[in-house]
Amino acid sequence: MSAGAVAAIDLGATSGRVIVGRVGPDTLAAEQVARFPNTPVQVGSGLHWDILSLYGAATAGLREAFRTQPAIASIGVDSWAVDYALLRDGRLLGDPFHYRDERTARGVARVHERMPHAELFARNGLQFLPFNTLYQYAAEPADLLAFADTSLLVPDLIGFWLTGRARAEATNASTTGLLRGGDWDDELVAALGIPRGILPELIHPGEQLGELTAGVADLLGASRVPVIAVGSHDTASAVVAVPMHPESAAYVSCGTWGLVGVEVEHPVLTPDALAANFTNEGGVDGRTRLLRNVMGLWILSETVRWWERDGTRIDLPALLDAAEDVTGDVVVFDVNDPRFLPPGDMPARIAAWCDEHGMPAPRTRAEFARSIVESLAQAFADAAATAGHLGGVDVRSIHIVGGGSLNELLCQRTADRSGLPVLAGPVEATALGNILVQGRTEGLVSGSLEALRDLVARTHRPRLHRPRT
Ligand code: LFR
Repeated sequence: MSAGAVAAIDLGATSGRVIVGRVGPDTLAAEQVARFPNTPVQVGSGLHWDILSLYGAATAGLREAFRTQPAIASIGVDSWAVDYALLRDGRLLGDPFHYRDERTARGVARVHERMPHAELFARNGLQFLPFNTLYQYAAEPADLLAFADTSLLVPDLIGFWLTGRARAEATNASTTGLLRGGDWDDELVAALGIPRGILPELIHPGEQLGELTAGVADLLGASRVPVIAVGSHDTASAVVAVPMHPESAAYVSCGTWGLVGVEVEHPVLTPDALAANFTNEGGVDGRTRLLRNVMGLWILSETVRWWERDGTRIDLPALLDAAEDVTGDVVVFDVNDPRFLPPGDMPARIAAWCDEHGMPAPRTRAEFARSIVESLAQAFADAAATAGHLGGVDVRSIHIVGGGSLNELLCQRTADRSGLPVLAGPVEATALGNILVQGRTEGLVSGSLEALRDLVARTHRPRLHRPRT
C-alpha cells in the first residue's frame, strides 16, 4: 500500500473549502486548495443558503485541485446537517432554507401537535433542536412538498450534481429525525404527512455514490473518478478523525457549534438522555455519536460581527489576548439559551440574560469575549461529563478538534473547568475524516476507526492543556 490523493469538499456555515488529501499507511495530510465564503441571503421568504454559488465555488476549487494533483482518485463531500433542497425532475425548486431561519418554530408546533418530543426521541433518539429536518418539512407548504419528487440534504445535493445519482447518506440522514434503527421510519413519515417518495435510498460511508458525469468531468479537467459517500454530516467526519480512545474520552467538535459527546456502540434512549437533551446521531461504521449541540463559536463570531457592523474591523487574536488579561470574575451565562440561536445583537442578548439573572453584564469588549469563552468552557465541561455518564464512558480526557482547537484560552479554560486534560487538534478534523473514509475505500489505508485514529494521532500530535486548579 502506498499513499495516494483524494479531494474533499467541506462546506461549513461560514465558509467552504476544497482540500486535497494525501493518505497512506503512514501518511495523512490535508492541503487547502480553495476557500470561499458562505454568505446566507435574507429575502422575502426567509434566510436561505446561496447553494448555486457554493456549488460553483466548490467545482472551481475541484478544478484547481485536479490541476495541481491530476492523480486524485476520488471525491467526498461533507457539510453541516439538517438542511435540504426540494427537486422535481432533477430541477431545484428553490434555495434551501438556513436552519437559523425562524420559520422552523411553525414546524415545531405542527409536529408536536401530532407527536410530542418524548415520543419522537424514543423513535429517532434526537435532541430537540427546532431546526431538525422533520420540523422544517412541517413548515413547508403542503402543496410544495407534494409537487417535489426528491429531497436532498446539502452534501447529497452536491453529490447529485456531480454524479447524477440521488441518495441519502446515512450519517446526515440521521439528523432529519426520520430514521429509526438505521432506516427511514415509514410510520413516522406517514404520521407527519411527508410524502415518502421524496426520501431517497440510503447510502453508507465508504460506498461509492457514482462516477462524475461526463459533463462534470470535462468541466473539472478530470477523468470520471468516483464520488465516495463519506460521513457527509461534517460532525460525523470530524469524529472519525478525533485521535481518541472512545472508551475513555469525550470530544468537542468545535466550530460554529460545539458538538460535545462520546462515541458509543448503540443509541442511548434512556429517560436521562431525554432529560439531558442529548442526541444519538449516526456515526461512521455504524457507531453512535451520543452528543449535545452546545452553541459554539457562533456566539463569539456573531458578537464580533455585531460590533463590526459600522465598518470597524476587530482583530480577533488581539481581542482574545485582551480577554485573557481580564482579571476578576466574569459572568458565566447559559450559552444554550435559545435566544442565542438566531443572528442579531448578541451583546444585547447576553446583557439581557445577565439582567434577568441578577448578574452584572460584561462592560468592555474584552469582558464580553472572556465571558463568552468562560461560558463555552463551562458548557463543554458539563456536557462532556453528562455524555460520559449517559454513555457509560469513564471520561479521562477531552479532545477538542476543529477551529476551536486553535483557541488556546478556550482549550485551557475547558481543562480548568472540567479538571481533565484537554487534547487540542487536529484543526482539520472534518476534512481528515472525509479523506480517511475515501482513502479506505480506495485501498490507500485499511482497518477500523481505531486504526484510522491511530494514523491521525501519529501524524497530527495534539497539544496538551493540563488542568490548573
Ligand atoms: C455542525 C453541524 C451540527 C449540526 C448543525 C446544523 O457544523 O453540522 O452537527 O447540528 O451544524 O446543521
